[in-house]
Parts: sequence; structure tokens; C-alpha cells
Amino acid sequence: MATIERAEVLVTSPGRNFVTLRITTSDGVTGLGDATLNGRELSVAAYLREHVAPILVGLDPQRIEDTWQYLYRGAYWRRGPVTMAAIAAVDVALWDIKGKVAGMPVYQLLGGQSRRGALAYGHASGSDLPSLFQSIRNHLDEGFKAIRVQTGVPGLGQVYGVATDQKPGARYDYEPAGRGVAPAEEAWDTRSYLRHIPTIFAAVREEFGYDLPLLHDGHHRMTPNQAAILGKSLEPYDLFWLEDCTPGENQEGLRRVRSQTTTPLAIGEVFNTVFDYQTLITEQLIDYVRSAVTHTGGITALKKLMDFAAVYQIKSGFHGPTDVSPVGQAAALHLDVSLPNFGIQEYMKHSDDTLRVFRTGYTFEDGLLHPGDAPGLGVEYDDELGATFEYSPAYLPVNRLQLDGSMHDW
Ligand code: EZ4
Ligand code: CO
Repeated sequence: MATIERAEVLVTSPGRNFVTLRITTSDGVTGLGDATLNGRELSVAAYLREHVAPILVGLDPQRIEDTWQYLYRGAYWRRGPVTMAAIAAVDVALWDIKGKVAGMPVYQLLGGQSRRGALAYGHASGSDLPSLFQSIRNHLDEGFKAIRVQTGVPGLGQVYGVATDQKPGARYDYEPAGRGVAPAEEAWDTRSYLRHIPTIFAAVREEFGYDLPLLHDGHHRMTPNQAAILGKSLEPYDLFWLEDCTPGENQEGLRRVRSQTTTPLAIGEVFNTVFDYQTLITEQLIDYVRSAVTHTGGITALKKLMDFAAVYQIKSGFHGPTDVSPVGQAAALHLDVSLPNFGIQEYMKHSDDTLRVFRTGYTFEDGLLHPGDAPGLGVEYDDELGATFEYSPAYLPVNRLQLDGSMHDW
């Protein structure tokens, strides 16, 4: 029987920081797992290096479920983003190994394809309407068949998720990441936002019609009542979903939103386990699960979460920003094509440097992503090149109220 011989933590920063776990078996088979936690990267690297890698040595790499339980139950301290990202990295690396040993892509081990590919949505944004329209057109030209719409708000400066220019080739995301020892600060005003956003969706529907699925991310910036107001005001524009309309820690808060609006709701990119969703799912307070494989304990845990969600007709809409590494994105795609209750997949293309360090086999054609047919996950890591991109701290911005500087959710 092959055993786990080595587990190495690889840190690289090609445009943004990524933490990757590589497990090697005594037969020389390797598996990759993503352990990237945006803005807190080295905490997961230390968790893996100091507390996980040593205890993996000698275990049977085929026992994915048992290893998951060993790391989750065995740690005594449950849940939390650092723990669950570390467990996810081990889990995904073991699925990669199992696929390579079986000679099959991971999606075959998950039951095989349920669809031709995973419908992807891209991120359009603009500080004003002309730049937003340009951004939407650019995404349509790239083949996207569903689009997230974010805009600036009059009276506010830079708003997270909104690109500052639309020059050809410009990126619409936060890559490269904002480097520095402390986060940048942005100003926020919820009332201005609530007045402005419906006018944007009216204009986008007027320009692009009603066929195109449109999404919007509220980044946790509203109270449940404000979220209800926004959901109602967006109903005429037929959104695919409204994401993170209010923080989900208090799951009961979504009852207020749900009872007031039929706009579909998506939540969960900052959640770590099925327990964060328990009320949201059993009371059918959301329509889409936003988890990333990387932040929810891996393929094993997210597959179970989605099976639970399926009982309540809730679908997937996995998180796929550029701070999820190509390994994490590939893991999501294997689940996406196999799950019966797939909804949509977020997709922001990684930088060229990132895709040189992580060589991926997944494809984007005609609006659909496919993980490819290489055994395992289909991603290879270039150590030599990875080592040339050194880690430096990078943070998401923080949000303060324009009125008085109070820290605000986002
Ligand atoms: O803020 O990935 O829906 N996507 C998002 C992302 C998240 C970042 C957090 O690391 O909300 O832009
Ligand atoms: Co989001």
C-alpha cells in the first residue's frame, strides 16, 4: 500500500498571493490542494506546515473521508476559515491523487458529467454608465453568457469591485492585489447606493434587453430591511441573483428579506461549513450556495453540503474570484459538471503570470467552463517559476461610512 510520504506548502505571488499544498505518495504520485485565504494567507500556511503536514506522513492517501474526519474531529477546535481552508487543501490534494491513480478526471469519481459544462458569469463594472456598458460588451465579446454588474455610486469615491478604467486589456478585478502593510479604506453610504443601483439595472436592461442573465453583489453592506428594499426595487429587472445582500452570520435575518422580495438570493462566500447554512437551507431562505471548495473543507464537504441543499431545491453558485487559485477553481469545476443541482460558476480569468505558475487544463467555450479530461484535477505547479514570485502582504480594502467614519460591513 502506498502511503503519504510528504506534504509541502508552496507560497507564491504571481500578481496575488497563493498558498498550495502538495502531497506526494510513496509511489511518487502528487496531488495539489488550494489553501489560499485572501489577506490571511500565511496563517493557513503555518497551520498546514506546523500542525497538519507532520501528521499526514504515513497515512493511506486513498482514505479521503477518514482523513477529513481525522483533521476535523481530531483537531478538537472546529470550523473557522483557517482550519477549513487547511482541511480543504488536504482533501483536494487527495482527490487529485485518487484521480491520477484511477487514471480519471475527478468529476468521473464524483459520478460523471451531468452537463456539457458549467455556465460561468463574468464581472462587468464601471464607475459610470458608458464605462459599465463598455465592460459588459467586452465580456459578451469574450463569450460570457451571464454577467455580474457593479458600478460606482455618485458622491462616493472608489467602490470595491468596480474597475477604474476600461482600456482595452484592462482587468476588472482586484488583480494585481492591493499590496501594503495595511488595507486601503473606502467610503460608503447605503442610502445613496440603494437609490442608485435600480437606475443602473434599468439602464442596462434598456441597452442589452432581458435575455442576458444579470447578477449583483451587495458585499454584505445592507441590514436585512435595507436588503428587502433593494430586492424589491430590483424585481422589475429580473436578476439571476442578488448576492450577500446582508451578512449571514445571523441566518434568521434572511427571513425578513425573503418574506419581502422574490429576487433570488445567493449567500455563503465567507462561510466555512454546512452549519453556517443550516437555517438558510432548511427554511429555504436562499436560492444559491456561494461557497468555494477552498474555504469550505474541500470537495468532500461541499459535495455533502450541496446534496443537503438539493433536498430544498437550492443550487450551487460557487465563489470563483482570482483569490481562489487555479487549483481551487479546477476543484470547483469538477463538482460543477457533476452536481445535479448546479446553478452557475463565478469565473474571473487569472493573470498570465498566475497561469504560468499553475498550468491548467480547464477550458472556457461558448460561455461554459469544463475541467478537462486529464487524470486528477488537471493542474500542474511550476516550482521554479513559483519561487520567483515572492509573498508580500496584500489586503482587501475596508469600508467606512462617509458620514462619520464608522467601520461598516462590506
Ligand atoms: O470579495 O474574493 O463575489 N465575489 C466577491 C469577491 C470577494 C473576494 C474576497 O477574497 O465578493 O470579490
Ligand atoms: Co461576493
